[in-house]
Amino acid sequence: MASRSDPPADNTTASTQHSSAARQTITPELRRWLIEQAQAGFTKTVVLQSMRDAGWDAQLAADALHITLQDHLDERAVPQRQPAAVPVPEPRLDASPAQLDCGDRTVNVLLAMDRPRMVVLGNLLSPEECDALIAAAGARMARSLTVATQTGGEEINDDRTSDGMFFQRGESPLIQRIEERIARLLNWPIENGEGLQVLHYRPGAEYKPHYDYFDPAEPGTPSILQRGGQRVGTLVMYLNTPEKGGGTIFPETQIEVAPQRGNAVFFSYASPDPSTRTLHGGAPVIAGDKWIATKWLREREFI
Ligand code: PD2
Ligand code: ZN
Repeated sequence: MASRSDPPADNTTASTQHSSAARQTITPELRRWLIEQAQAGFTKTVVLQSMRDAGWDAQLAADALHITLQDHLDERAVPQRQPAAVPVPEPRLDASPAQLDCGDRTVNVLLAMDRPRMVVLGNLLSPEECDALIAAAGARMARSLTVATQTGGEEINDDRTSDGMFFQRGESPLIQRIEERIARLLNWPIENGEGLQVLHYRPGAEYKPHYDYFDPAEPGTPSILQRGGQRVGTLVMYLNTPEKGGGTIFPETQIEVAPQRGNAVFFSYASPDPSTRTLHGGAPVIAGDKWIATKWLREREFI
């Protein structure tokens, strides 16, 4: 342990001796002495006693010690690194086209913005395709599960009061055709897509705001990422037009996408981080039902 030395004197006047003045009392000399004492292992009680012995006001000494050590810790703190950005799915919008050729269908561009990276699309699915997806999902619907980020498994989630099911990728000619269209629309390999999910919300049902990427801080995330890496994009397709409510909301930007049969909203997130502003939810359905199909896109092949 370092040998004790005396603290620099308190050179403030009595009238300035209150906590808001403490910062002014921290001369470079005092700061150096306080850090030396802490590094040498002297307790706060011992250091404060030395300061009082040297004529320091007790409160001022305590404040000066607290501020100095906190500042020292802050300076040494390792800045929190943002996860690295990766390539993401993206429609070809550089020349601001009003429409996009998706092979077997021409899709309308209704709105595009940067943060969140979000594009609203019209005419992605035909009315017949919407009805066929709802019919094919029919008997397979069950209370929606979400990925359990603690364990990597699946669980019922009270934030999501809808029924749902997953199609296998390419499981029927209809699913195959829609997946090929999405791959062309978003310039993203079909193999990187999860199976299409259909959700059904009844009146009152909602999906509270959340991020679609897997939180890197959750213990179950590494096991989830083994299948294709992170999610990097979401395409929500509206299979019907609810009477009232049921918009897709982005609370940070106060955007609400109105659900219209055949239309879709796409958003991407190049890093699994709130700075993407992709917090989003499904607003409560007020009247009628709401049916959607969601395609989540991964970094790599999703097996
Ligand atoms: O139903 C929606 O609008 C909605 C909202 C938030 C869907 C999803 N998330 C999703 O499927 O991830
Ligand atoms: Zn979502």
